[in-house]
Amino acid sequence: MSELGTLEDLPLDYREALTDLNLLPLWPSLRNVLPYDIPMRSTEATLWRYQDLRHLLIQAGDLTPIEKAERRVLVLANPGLGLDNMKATPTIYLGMQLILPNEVAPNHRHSPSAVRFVVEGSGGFTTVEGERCPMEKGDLILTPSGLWHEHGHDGDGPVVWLDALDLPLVYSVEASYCIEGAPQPLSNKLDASQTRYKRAGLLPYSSINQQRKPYPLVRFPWKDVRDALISCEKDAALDELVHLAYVNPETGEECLPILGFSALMLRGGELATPHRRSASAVIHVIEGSGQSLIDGKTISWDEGDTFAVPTHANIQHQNQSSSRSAFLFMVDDAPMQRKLGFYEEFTEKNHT
Ligand code: 1HN
Repeated sequence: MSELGTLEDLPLDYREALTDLNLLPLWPSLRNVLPYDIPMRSTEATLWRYQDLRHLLIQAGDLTPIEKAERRVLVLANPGLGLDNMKATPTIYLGMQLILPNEVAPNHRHSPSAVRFVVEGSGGFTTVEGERCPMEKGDLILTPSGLWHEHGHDGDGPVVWLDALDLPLVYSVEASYCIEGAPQPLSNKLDASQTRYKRAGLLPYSSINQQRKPYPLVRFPWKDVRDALISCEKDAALDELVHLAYVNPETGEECLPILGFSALMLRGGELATPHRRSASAVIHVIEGSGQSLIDGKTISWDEGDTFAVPTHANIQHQNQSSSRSAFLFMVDDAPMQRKLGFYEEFTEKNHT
């Protein structure tokens, strides 16, 4: 591997002639954009503790009325990517959103896709294209690109959820924008997770031939996902990850084009070593406590905490309890990477 020439190797008048014409020599910067063996990564394995941020979010409820916020959110920003840039990883935006009883976060739709993962409280709901989705702890609700959505709360006490959006990617291609809308009509119908898509392996007959909606199922109740994980565990080898992907029930494909969603169960005492992979991710702790080792950094997590995993990182997750299972929710950008053709999983563990 030969040393590449530097900018300083070039005569000043030559460099100025290039600059005047908006030109740049590649070779002095080639290794920055194309390093050997592992990408250049600025993303830090950052932990956001729920215990630390919760009181600040609740305080925002006193400081800022919903009308002054539209969405009352504290953004979980990765310091390695610049705090103002609203990135948890290069592709994933994360925020903790608070809604109080009788508040409304008004109807809109936008080009980035979003999901909500409920962290605390009861009685919140999101209406997606007229479908009223109850928000109970651990429920996942999709608001795909371009679909109308608004939030409300007709219960008691604060409701908090984690928002994950593909905003950094959509923004970076200068395609992020939003349209305001009138409130959606109130609906007392059940969402599709309780009706047409109640059970895996059963679909509305009409959908086999025709009438496929791109997003047939926008709510995944946690009680069903948790039951499914516990059922999978009964049959899993000891060294097998108990890991379920949220998918579109009509196509079996990932729910959204850019971000992917999955739930992981760590059995009592389990030390899980997932393959190193090219996707970046964020992990939210639904239940339990433990430690994750991410590229040599130990993250100690508890219920409600959220942490960022850089691309190509070496990872291990340890359930702290020897008897109780822990449950993790993961968002990653593997769907985007697969579509673009550069997704990789590495079976050998370590990079240096
Ligand atoms: C958004 O639409 C919501 O609908 C939350 O609740 C957070 C962050 C950036 C852009 C759009 C919501 C958002 C957002």
